[in-house]
Amino acid sequence: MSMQVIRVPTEPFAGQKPGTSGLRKKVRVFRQERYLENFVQAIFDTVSGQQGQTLVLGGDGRYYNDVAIQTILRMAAAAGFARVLVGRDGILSTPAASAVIRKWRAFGGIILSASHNEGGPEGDFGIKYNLANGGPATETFTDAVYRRTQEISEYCLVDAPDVDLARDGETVIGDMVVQVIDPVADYAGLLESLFDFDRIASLLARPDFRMRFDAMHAVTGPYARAILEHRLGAPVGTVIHGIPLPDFNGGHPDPNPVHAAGLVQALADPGSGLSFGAASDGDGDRNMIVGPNFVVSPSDSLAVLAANHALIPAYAGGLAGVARSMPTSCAVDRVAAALGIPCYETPTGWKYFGSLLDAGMATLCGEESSGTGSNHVREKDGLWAVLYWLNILAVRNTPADEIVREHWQRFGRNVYSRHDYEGIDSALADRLIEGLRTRLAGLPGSEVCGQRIAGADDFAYTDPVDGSRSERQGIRILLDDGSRVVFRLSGTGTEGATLRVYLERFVADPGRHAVPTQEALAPLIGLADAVAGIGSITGRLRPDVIT
Ligand code: VG1
Ligand code: CO
Repeated sequence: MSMQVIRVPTEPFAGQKPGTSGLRKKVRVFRQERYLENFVQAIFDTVSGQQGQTLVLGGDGRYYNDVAIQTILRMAAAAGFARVLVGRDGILSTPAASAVIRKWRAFGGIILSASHNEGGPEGDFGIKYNLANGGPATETFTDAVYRRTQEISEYCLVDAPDVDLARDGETVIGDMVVQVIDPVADYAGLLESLFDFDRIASLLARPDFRMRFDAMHAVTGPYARAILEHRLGAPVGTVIHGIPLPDFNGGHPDPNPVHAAGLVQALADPGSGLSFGAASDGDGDRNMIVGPNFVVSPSDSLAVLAANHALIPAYAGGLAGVARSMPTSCAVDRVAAALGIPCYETPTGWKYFGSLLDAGMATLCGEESSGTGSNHVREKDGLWAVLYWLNILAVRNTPADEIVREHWQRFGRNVYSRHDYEGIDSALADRLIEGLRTRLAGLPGSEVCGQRIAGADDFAYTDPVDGSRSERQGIRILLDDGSRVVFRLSGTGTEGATLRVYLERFVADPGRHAVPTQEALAPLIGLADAVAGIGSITGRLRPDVIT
């Protein structure tokens, strides 16, 4: 039987440029005829050598996942793949997709997700390509895909009925096998190999320890239930909002104190009896860790995980190095210095960690945006971080808030916050950043709001492994005392621009560690506005989201 490939003429769409993490657009944009097809074909035109290989395919279950998956299957068959591994019901969390790619030595993977962005017909959709190492495609690759989208003239597919994705098993379309797999099994097995599951199970069985995991109606529900409730024996009901819904129940599946306020409140209420809380995002790669009346800042979390690595079976042998994105606080740098290991500083976005992980130069990586992960996969991993914390709690028998406070006593506290101004007119946001750029050279030595600026630059990164260069990755302003303000525009939004202002100040004195974060950062907040003209240019007097 020889496969019949249908060639459909098409024309380029403007703006199919992947951002920080894949191509994200409104569902209504993706629904335009040929839009998804063009982008997928551009990916298949950019790769080479896929004939006879395996592709991994799945997503966070958001609206339009089901339609997109059937289209991609027909196109993958035409592109010459021999096999596609699809998560049952089209479900694969981002870290699970990475685990599956690696375990089955797949050629690459397509993940359908817009992560923490809202879902539903009026919400966002997204598509991301991962390479054979299980990690997000490099900037070199996504630049090539973008170029291809600008010259595309046809896409290819085979004629085949929709594949039933509700049951595990194999179906043939064209010359390609579609294999529906359990979305959880490979991933859960991998996590079990990293942590002390017996010890975590005993912690979860203790009458004085109660945990809540908020899956936010997104993809981690089935994963958290299988791992926490089934394998580790946490009581049924530990996982809440555990069924992935196409519109995330109308919510914003972003695990932070704003969008997961209910979890934070529950942990602040002594009557709830809860001792530990956690949440994950739309596609399962972010995490939030909450102790009794205490939200762990993601930057602190990374530092705590690094400092406690000796307690975790997979990392007890030592860390090769750690890496953080530039705007992430320098808390982990202090741990690295104490451990005598390198700490790498990369641009925002997980794709920049891949080469360091592949080269064995870094073991743990993290971002201030609630993403942490390790060399076990090539994505950030929400449940991995939760299990890491549970493993630490089980060994140290100390509540999460005390663990962080003790960490500050030993290393000092990097007080940290991010202020987001959302939905700004793009032209105004560009003007603000350009204004900062043109004034950069004159800033060092100047005094703003009584604070002396010691240095200012536009962050650029040269990958130490492959030498690739990434420029214009965020404006940094450094003060004499090591405090920092960083400005950058989000690369994951779909409407206008989002300005992110990252604020950090180091406080060594333990007597001042309890000062509320925004209070401790007030002088820097004033400086940020004065230097960048946030209020005067955008008309915004305060941020929309503070994390
Ligand atoms: C944001 C975060 C970044 C993260 C990216 C993808 O990007 O700041 O740290 O890697 O989202 O995470 P941006 O460009 O909007 O600042 V996810 O969980 O949305 O895939
Ligand atoms: Co995500």
